[in-house]
Amino acid sequence: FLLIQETFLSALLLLVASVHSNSQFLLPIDCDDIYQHDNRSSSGVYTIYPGGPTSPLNVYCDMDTDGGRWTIFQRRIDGTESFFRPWRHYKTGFGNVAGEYWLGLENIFLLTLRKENELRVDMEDWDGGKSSAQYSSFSIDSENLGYQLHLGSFTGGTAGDSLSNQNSMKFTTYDKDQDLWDKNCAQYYLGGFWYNQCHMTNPNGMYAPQGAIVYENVHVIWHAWKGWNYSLKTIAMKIRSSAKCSCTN
Ligand SMILES: [Ca+2]
Repeated sequence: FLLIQETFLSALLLLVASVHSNSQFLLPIDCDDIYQHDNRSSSGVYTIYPGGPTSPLNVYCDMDTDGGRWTIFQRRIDGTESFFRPWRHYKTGFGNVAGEYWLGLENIFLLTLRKENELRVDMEDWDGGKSSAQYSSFSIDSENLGYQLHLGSFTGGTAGDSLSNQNSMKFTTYDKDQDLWDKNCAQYYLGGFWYNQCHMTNPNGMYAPQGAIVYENVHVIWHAWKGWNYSLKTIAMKIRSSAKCSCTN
């Protein structure tokens, strides 16, 4: 009996040790980790662990654009998903990571807590045109600080800078007003975002097929590229570690 117990105990210890080593060395925090582990990884859906080994999170990794390693936290491509949602949805995330989704403010907070990141926003118009905007750094605060946005300087991209105006803003949804307008920006511009009073870009606004505008300023707008009266066909917001890739090719 004693022997069986000892065998069981050592097996248990082995299991604990292996789980422990997995969490420390193998589980990826983000798409950067996945690419560093295998630089032949292609773009697609992967599981990451920004909240630790017991909190797996599916995400779409962009392994192609400008060297890859991008963790996408926001993506619009076809209007299948509603982005006019309450605080609790924006907090935890929603949508389908193979299509349109928001990764969740809590997950974005954890991702930017773990590493220093840069931001890239990629977008497309309805005539096959592509454009982007890049920022030197990106992080957000915790929920009790309103998930406040901390954006570095605009570092390039033909779309121009439409996000700096919303730097240092807290996050606002139609049921939680933390913007600087006397009304609620999310309610009026039909999204959830880091609104000022209110926006120069509205990535989570109303999706408009063919870019058709129904009401002013409520659509998927990036003002510096297309102005107020144009709703983008696609937009994706993505982050990656500012540290250079140490992967060998
Ligand atoms: Ca307000």
